[in-house]
Amino acid sequence: MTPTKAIRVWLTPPGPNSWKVVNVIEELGVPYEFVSFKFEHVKSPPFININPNGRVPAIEDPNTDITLWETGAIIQYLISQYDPNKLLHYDTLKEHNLCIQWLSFQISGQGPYFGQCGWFSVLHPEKIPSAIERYQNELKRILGVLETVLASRPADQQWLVGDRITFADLSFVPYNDRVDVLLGVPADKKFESFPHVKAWHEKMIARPAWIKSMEHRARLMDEQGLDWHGLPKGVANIEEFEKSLKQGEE
Ligand SMILES: N[C@@H](CCC(=O)N[C@@H](CS)C(=O)NCC(=O)O)C(=O)O
Repeated sequence: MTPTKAIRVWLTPPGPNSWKVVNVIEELGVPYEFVSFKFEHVKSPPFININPNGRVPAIEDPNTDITLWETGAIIQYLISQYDPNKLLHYDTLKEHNLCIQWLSFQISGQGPYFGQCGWFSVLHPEKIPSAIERYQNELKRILGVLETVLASRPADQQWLVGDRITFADLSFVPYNDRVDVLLGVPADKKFESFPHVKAWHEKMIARPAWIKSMEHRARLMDEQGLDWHGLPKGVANIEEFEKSLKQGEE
């Protein structure tokens, strides 16, 4: 189907999950628009009426009257509806199911563990070494799984499935892009023990779709006066942020 009306993407600009969806939409060349709102409103109307779970992203597609949340479901919908030329998927039995397997690993493995790593390493006001260590180790374990698989592919086919890029590869980009922050290492050291992951990631972030997605992110972050970690400029952690919100209510 060729979409004629813009898909509405509800998001709060900082977090990685929304950019997983925006990147796929950009790759597919589907028209879309942002409904960008503040993270502190994620569990309130109007967004809670779109996603009762109060997590971004969600999409509303006026071409089909479908509202969806959960990135795994959204990506599979976009692919089934708007990738007729198989730019980002295979329809063969084996490759199709392997793509779903990797997407499932992303949403159940990489996403939650990297997310918790970000919480305990960056945002949580109290630094708990055992929690930071657990999630940083889990992050490295997951990178290790990707590394082993990519290293086993022929040199000119280093994608998760088949011999070209799919939505499965793309789904890993936003969280992998933050590994330096999550591990607290310089940007050029983030994939130090994972050379195949590094090469794979660098190929994907050089694509026009990701560059454009990140330009949109920078603009939407700026609109809300947010710093790189997603908190307002000048606010170091969640404790300070909550304090500033309370002061605003007084
Ligand atoms: N499993 C969800 C995760 C979505 C998610 O956790 N989004 C974050 C932003 S990156 C969020 O909305 N968090 C709100 C909260 O923690 O209350 C998906 O894949 O869509």
